[in-house]
Amino acid sequence: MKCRSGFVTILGRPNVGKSTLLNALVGTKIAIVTDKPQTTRSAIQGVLTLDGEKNPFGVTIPPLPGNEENPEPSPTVAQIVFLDTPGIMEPRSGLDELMIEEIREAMVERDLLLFLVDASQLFGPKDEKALDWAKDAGLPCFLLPNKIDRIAKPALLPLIDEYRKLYEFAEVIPISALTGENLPLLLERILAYLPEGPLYFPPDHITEQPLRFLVGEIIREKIILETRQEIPYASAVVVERFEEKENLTYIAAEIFVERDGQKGILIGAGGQMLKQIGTRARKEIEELLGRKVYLELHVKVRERWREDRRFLSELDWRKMVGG
Ligand SMILES: Nc1nc2c(ncn2[C@@H]2O[C@H](COP(=O)(O)OP(=O)(O)OP(=O)(O)O)[C@@H](O)[C@H]2O)c(=O)[nH]1
Ligand SMILES: [Mg+2]
Repeated sequence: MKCRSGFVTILGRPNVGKSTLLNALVGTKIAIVTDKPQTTRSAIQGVLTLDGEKNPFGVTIPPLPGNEENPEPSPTVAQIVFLDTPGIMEPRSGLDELMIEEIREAMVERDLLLFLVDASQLFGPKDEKALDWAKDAGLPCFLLPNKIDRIAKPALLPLIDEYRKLYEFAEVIPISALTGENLPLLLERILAYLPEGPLYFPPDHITEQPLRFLVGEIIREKIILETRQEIPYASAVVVERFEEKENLTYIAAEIFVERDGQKGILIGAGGQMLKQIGTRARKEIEELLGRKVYLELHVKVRERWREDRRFLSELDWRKMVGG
């Protein structure tokens, strides 16, 4: 059975919709999404397998190149291993540097890059910097103007002409990761760039990130959504316990902040803020696990954790695999 498969990295400045796109393509929420920049801190893997039974976008897998006497039939199976990356920015902390390293690693041995910009905003210096990364990689690169649900249709063509001047993009495909507009076309074009290859993962595999990590991310998402100013950036979540009980899953997590004042804000008057974060996170974790959850959150101060390499390595999901 012939198969097209390969590795595709999603790049762009913060907040352009990279994680939203990953979730939409894979059909499951595996990456957290917020309206604040620098939400994603590590490379997030998401796998989409298309076969006779599963093809949510109803796309045709393009035939593999054959010779004239022996034309290859269309493969019936395809697998795309996507990597969502942190938004490209100037590093200001040890954590930022680690995020940059994550992006760098996510560019190695890839078949294709998806470079996202926000079509509803002007192409700015931050996009420029992100584009430099895409250029340096020397890989085929699609430009995806995202958030087209926010702009008037007649504005699109002149915009695409402008984007085309920036670089020799293999394709320019305007999309809305939020509404799903043009995603079937995008998928079909991605598949055309993937070589013949094996299934790298079983067909039902969605991500390598362990549940523990996903749970920590959901809690972090609620912190980012509920808090303001520096709190989203000064918070880290470590899931300490994850125990399957008879009727529920017991989860205990620590939220680390850098200063006492931040701890006070996160807990809130009468514990209201932490309670709100906990309730929102618990509801989503219950949906994810499909069972009742008891969620316990504690806030701890750990000064300058963003500069502490040892602590930062504890946040790495690769170290949690099997845990
Ligand atoms: N209107 C609209 N909003 C979108 C679209 N895609 C993403 N968004 C919104 O844009 C914001 C940022 O989305 P994310 O997916 O977190 O962006 P990101 O590029 O992963 O951001 P970082 O992880 O911070 O680099 C969220 O509020 C999304 O709901 C889109 O197609 N249309
Ligand atoms: Mg993201």
